[in-house]
Amino acid sequence: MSINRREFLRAAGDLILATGAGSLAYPALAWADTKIPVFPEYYTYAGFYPKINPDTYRLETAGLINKPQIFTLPELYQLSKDREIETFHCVTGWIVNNVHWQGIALSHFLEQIQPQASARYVAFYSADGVYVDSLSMDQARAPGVILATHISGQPLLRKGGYPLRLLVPQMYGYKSVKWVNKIVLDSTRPQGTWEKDGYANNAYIKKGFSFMDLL
Ligand SMILES: Nc1nc2c(c(=O)[nH]1)N[C@H]1C(S)=C(S)[C@@H](COP(=O)(O)O)O[C@H]1N2
Ligand SMILES: [Mo]
Repeated sequence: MSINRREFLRAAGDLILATGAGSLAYPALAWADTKIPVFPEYYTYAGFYPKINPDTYRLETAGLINKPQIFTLPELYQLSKDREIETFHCVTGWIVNNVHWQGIALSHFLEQIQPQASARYVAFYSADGVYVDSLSMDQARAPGVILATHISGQPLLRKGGYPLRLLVPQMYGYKSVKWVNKIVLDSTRPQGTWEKDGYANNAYIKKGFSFMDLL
């Protein structure tokens, strides 16, 4: 996706939010696709799909930041005005083309909580109590990386990470933590759930990868 298209989508999001569309009642940007694509798998490393109550849900921020804050879901929806149209790649081989995401650019979110100079990694914890992954500061600020609240103009599906999931379009899906409820900045990183099994921290998608490459 070109920067121009991203800037256009963000400007359009601003316009729609100015009309009040960012409230909890009607948070979706009106011009998104309306049909949620079916993903081949809805992973749950923890063995269950957390059922999160939107009224009591909180996103906590902690660690090496100047403005630690706790966000409610309406507060996150007010910030949710970035759109990404991206193909989703699981490292096991399946992809979903052109998924329409809406969320908060992680670079903008980081501006809100103000990382300290000593922060080197951003870790994302899941409400499932098990799953975790992380990005370097540069990776976290890269264009396209968002905290997604919506897919196809609707809140995320429960099994798809409702109400908040990370989306790192440059990397394999295991970096895109679902049910995010805590973001921690630190000088070191926790070992990620997949990285424990030998998968890369820097999980950039290999263009043209095929299973033939493994033979
Ligand atoms: N909390 C949590 N996040 C997760 C996972 C998981 O098991 N638990 N699986 C990851 C993997 S390997 C992939 S490919 C994507 C899959 O997204 P989906 O379950 O919405 O299809 O979620 C990622 N985020
Ligand atoms: Mo995956």
